[in-house]
Amino acid sequence: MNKPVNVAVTGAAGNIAYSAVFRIASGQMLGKEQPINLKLIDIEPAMQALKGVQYELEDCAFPLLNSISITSDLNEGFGDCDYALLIGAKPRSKGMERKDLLKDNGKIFQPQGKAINDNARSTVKVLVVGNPANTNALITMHNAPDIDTKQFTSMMRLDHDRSKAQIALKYGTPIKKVKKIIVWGNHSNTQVPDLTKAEVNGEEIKELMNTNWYKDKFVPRIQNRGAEIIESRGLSSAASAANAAISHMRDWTSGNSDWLSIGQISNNNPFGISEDIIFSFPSRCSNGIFEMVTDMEISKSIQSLVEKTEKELIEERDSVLELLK
Ligand code: NAX
Repeated sequence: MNKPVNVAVTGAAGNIAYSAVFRIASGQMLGKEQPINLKLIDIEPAMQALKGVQYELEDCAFPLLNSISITSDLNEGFGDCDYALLIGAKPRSKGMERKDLLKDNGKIFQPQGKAINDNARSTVKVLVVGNPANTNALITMHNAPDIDTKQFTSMMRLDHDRSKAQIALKYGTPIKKVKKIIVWGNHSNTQVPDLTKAEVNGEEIKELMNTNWYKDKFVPRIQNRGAEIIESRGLSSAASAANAAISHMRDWTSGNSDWLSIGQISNNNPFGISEDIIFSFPSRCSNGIFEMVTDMEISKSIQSLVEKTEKELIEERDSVLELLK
């Protein structure tokens, strides 16, 4: 058995966390040899509900769950943390503009970045799930200047896995036969799912990108899948989002032989994307780190879509400049 690691989860009384924390505690994120101290963070009014989550975690008697703490104090919650899943955010209320949501949520991620900087381990791996996830990750990163920028990521894994699943369904093939899916850009409806390098059963499928199916069905379906789920379920994605968060952290830590889509700092990218935004690039994970896939180019057929998602991220960043230090 390894020494316990500290896993902090914000928004821990919310829906996604309710699907995630039990799986983290059972070893599905960090493996069956890794004991865990769970540090559950939410705002003060949610403490009563969070206590209920704590009781249920206790009642599961997970052998790997070394301790559970609940708090609304960020310095305490992020103390010595090795992994931080920033899920908590404010949902968009009726009549609220995207830029207002950005400002309100940005104010959540500024103090969280500072608390991570001052209290987490220097090796902490940070995943931002709360929307708008990419720009929230940028705010967190800017407010944690002592921590390597490569340790801040935003969650694009749900978009990636949604794309993979739709291709597997189209070909009637098992998921594991679908490889090298890419989703570029922002976790929003400007994201660009790309099949330029994708393979099914070891064969390239890039010719699909010239079809109406790709333009009129696949891309809009992936871009709007969150809305499709709300429409059908009456609630936003929770279990699939939790699954994506766990897969993201698991693969970052333990590796994955396939390509993955990871929201990461755009600095020094070879694709001509502007610097200082958190942008999703194709990536490989091994030995506890991820690296951008650089031996490829953005296909001309999607260049204008990629520019659109880039522009959106630049505008998001520029609307919260006061939160970036
Ligand atoms: P819920 O509204 O169920 O839960 C949010 C929780 O966050 C609540 O318990 C709330 O008290 C807490 N919270 C609010 N402010 C906080 C703060 N300052 N510190 C700590 N906790 C705080 O939302 P849920 O369905 O769990 O979704 C959480 C976030 O994930 C939302 O922003 C949502 O838009 C986003 N999503 C991101 C996805 C992605 O792929 N990146 C996909 C799924 C999801 O839409």
